[in-house]
This record gives sequence, structure tokens and C-alpha cells, in this order.
Amino acid sequence: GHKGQVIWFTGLSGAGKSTIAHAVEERLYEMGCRTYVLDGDNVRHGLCGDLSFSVEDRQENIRRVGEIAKLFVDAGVIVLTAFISPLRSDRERVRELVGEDFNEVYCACPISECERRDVKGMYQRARRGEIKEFTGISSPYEEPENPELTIDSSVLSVDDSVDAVLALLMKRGVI
Ligand code: GGZ
Repeated sequence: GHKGQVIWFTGLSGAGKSTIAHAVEERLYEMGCRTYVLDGDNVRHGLCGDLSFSVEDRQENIRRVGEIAKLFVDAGVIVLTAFISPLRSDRERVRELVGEDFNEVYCACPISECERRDVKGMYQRARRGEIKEFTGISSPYEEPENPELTIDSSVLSVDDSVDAVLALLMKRGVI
């Protein structure tokens, strides 16, 4: 068996958080681990459907996700969260809430590359002013100072990124 754990991905829109989280989940599943991915797709429509992208609402979004992540840890699940979580203080609050089972993974893809990918056309719309308070353009992103792991999807493949996360979990004795 394994103990519960939070793998908290942080980084800009398009930096690879959800992609890598789901790829890690797939590999952990093959190893017989119990996992769950929390991301905008399953949180921002339901639990946090009342929240916008203002600084205050992002803060509340991250607070709620942190509380849910803690419940998953209590249940013995490896929970992978993929939220921009732009503010250092909000991430540190979750770290304190969860304790030693918290792992911060910084998806450090440069904004130039996120913007070049522009998978959903959001950066272009943000540049035009059609989306207000867009992270990296008109809303802040604070880089982690001491993340457990940094991965740059403009340098590493998804497979190599997954290997790096699994190596971290092995080093920490989780798997
Ligand atoms: C940033 C936004 C915004 C604004 C909508 N700023 O690439 P995506 O589309 O799928 O992921 C982004 C997602 C970010 O939601 P989070 O819950 O992760 O943000 S936070 O942690 O800051 O609360 C993006 C989309 O929502 N999106 N408007 N203004 N991203």
C-alpha cells in the first residue's frame, strides 16, 4: 500500500499541469495506487462554480482545493492538483494545512512558450483585452521559491516529466 499524498502542480495556463498530472495518474494506477486528479475541469464548474478569476476568488479557489486535497490524503489517496495557484502565500497556506504529505511541483514553462502553444486561444484574447486578469498578462504569477520539484515542459517530454515526479515519490518513500 501507499500513504496519502498531495502532488500540487503550479504554473501558468498551458504550462502542462493537467497533462502531466493525468500522465502521472496513469502510471500510478498501473502500479496499483489509488489516485485522483483535481483540476479546473472538475472543480471550477461545481465546487468552485461561484468563483471568478479575481485575486480574491482565486485565493478562495485554492483554499477550497487545499481543504479537499487534505480530505483525500486522510482517505489514503494520492491526489494530484492542477491549478495555476498564482500566489505564493496561498500555496504556502495549503502546505501548512497538509503538512509533510505536500509536494509542490513547479511547471516552469516560459510564458513565451505557453503563449506560442495557446491551445485554447486564451493568450491572444487576453492580449486583446478580451479576458481581464489573465495570469502572466494582466494578473500576477509568483514563482515558487522552494518547490520539491521543477519541470519545464518546453525542455522535458511528458514521459520524462512523469519519471521525475515518480522519482520524487520514490525518494520520499510514498511508492
Ligand atoms: C488564468 C484563466 C482565466 C484567467 C479562464 N486567468 O488553460 P486553461 O484555461 O484550461 O487553464 C486556465 C484555468 C485556470 O484556472 P485555475 O483554477 O487553475 O486558476 S487559479 O489557480 O488561479 O484559481 C484557463 C482558464 O482557467 N482561465 N480565465 N483570467 N486562467
